[in-house]
Formats: sequence, structure tokens, C-alpha cells
Amino acid sequence: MAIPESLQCGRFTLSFERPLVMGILNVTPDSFSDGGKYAVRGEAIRQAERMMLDGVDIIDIGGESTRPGAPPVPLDEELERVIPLVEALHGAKVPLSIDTYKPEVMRHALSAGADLINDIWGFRMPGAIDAVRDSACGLCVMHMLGEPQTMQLGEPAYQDVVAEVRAFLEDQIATLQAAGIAKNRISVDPGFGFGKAMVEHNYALLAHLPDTAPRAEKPYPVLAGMSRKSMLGAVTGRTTPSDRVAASVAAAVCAASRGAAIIRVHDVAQTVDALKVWAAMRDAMRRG
Ligand code: YH5
Repeated sequence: MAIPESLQCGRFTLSFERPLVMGILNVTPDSFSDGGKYAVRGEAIRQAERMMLDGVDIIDIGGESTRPGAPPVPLDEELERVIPLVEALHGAKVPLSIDTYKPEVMRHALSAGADLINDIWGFRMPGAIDAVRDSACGLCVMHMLGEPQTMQLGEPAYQDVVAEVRAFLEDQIATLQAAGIAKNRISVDPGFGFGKAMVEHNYALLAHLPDTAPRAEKPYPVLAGMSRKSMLGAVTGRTTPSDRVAASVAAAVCAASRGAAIIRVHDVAQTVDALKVWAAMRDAMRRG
């Protein structure tokens, strides 16, 4: 499989000789103690330090829970959660990604030194493209059918989920490039769990991961985010997300073997170990 183009990512240029691990840092009161915003902030910083010791490649900071049914977070609340963390972690030697679809959060995060904007809306919100255009930040363009509050309520319907996800990403990338955003700033993501039927669509996307990305001579880096998601509960019977660590690690290895460039996970240490074993096997296969 061809190695994707390197990704310009703010202060960093990421290359993909091995899959990179993106660690999820949720800065939401429900993901930490209810001891107030400073307690939440302190715990988030400690968790980021833990991830760095565990070998994380990118830290993905999110101030809004995008689980199906979760209420939207007001702009000022999201800013108050995310920006202080970007400032606190900016001195660390690891790229900082911001999981947001709000243009105002993008702008403030980039001013504070964020390196990558990870947008589950794929930069479709009015003003999102303008917010990232004049920076050197990386972009992750994700596919989502419907909206977070409602996407899993009806039955998501596709004729051909892989082709439709790719067509959306191709369109959105054409729009981004027409706005002047360089190709080497763009990564793509099929959006596991975002308006996909649990088993049928999510596993088709995993099996055909390289075909979800826009066709190009130098492939776009593909990000895969399956960690602890319901698609793993659906096949293991585990209803509690924190019981899905082994399933998440297996999914990460599957994604690596299907060419994923970046793998977004909660459990950094376990995933880093598993991917080292996978990479050793891949290197032995290359030796013949
Ligand atoms: C993603 O796939 N996902 S937020 C439901 C869960 C567990 C985890 C328990 N941001 C992605 O992580 N960004 C999120 O069930 C993302 N790709 C990118 N690029 C949802 C999440 C989660 C949801």
C-alpha cells in the first residue's frame, strides 16, 4: 500500500511510515470529576501528560461531547474548556488537534497555537473554511450523515456507503482547494458511527478503508476513529464503553492493516504496543 503524503500540521510535518496514534482528550465535565472547571482542567492536563509518556503522536482536545443524543455546548463554554488547555499544552512536543465544528473555536484555538482542526462536520459550517484558510494548520475532513443529535435515530440509508462517503469527501476537498487550502494540509475520515448502520456500514467502511478516501496519485492520509464506539459493542456484546478496550485495540490493528495513517483512540498505551507488533510484522513481510 502506498504511503500517504506527509501532512502539514501547524508547527509539524507529519509523515506516515507507521500509523500515528491520536489520543482523545475530552474536556467535558461528564468525562472528569464534577469538582468544577479547574479540577477538570487539571485532570485533563494530567491525562495529556500520561498520553505523552505512553507514546501518543497527536493530542485531540474536544470540549463538546458528540455522542449521539448529547446536548450541544454553547460557544463560550466550549472556548472556556478548550483554549486554556491549548495554552497549557502548547509547550509540549506533540501536535495539538482540536475536535470542533465551530468556526469561532477554530479561530481562537489557532491563535492559541493549535496545529490541526478536526471537524466532524467536514468544514461545512458557514465560516469554517475561512477560519482555517490563512493558517498552516492541518485539517481532518470527516464524513457525517445527518446531525449528531439525530444521526442514529432513523435507519441511515446508502446505496453504496463506501462510494458515497468518498464522493462527499471528494466534493468537500474540491471546495477546500478552491478556497486556497493546500492539498498537503488535508486528511480525511469516513466517520465511523456518524450516521452509519452499526454493523453493515461501519464494517464495510473498515474493510474498504482505502476506497473511502478521494482518489489521488499521492493518497490523502486517512484517520480512523472507532475507539470504544457502539460498532464494537455490536459484535462483542459489551454495552459499557470502557469494557471495549480490547475490541478497540483490535479495531486499531485492523485499521492499520487497511492503511490508516492516524488512529484516534482513548487507550494510548495499549494501542501503541499493539501497533508496534503490527509494524514489526509488516516490516518482516517487506523483507520477504
Ligand atoms: C471520529 O471518528 N469521533 S467524537 C461514541 C462512543 C465512543 C466514542 C461510546 N470525534 C470522531 O469518539 N473525530 C469523535 O460510544 C471524531 N473521527 C474524527 N476525526 C465521538 C467518539 C465516541 C462516540
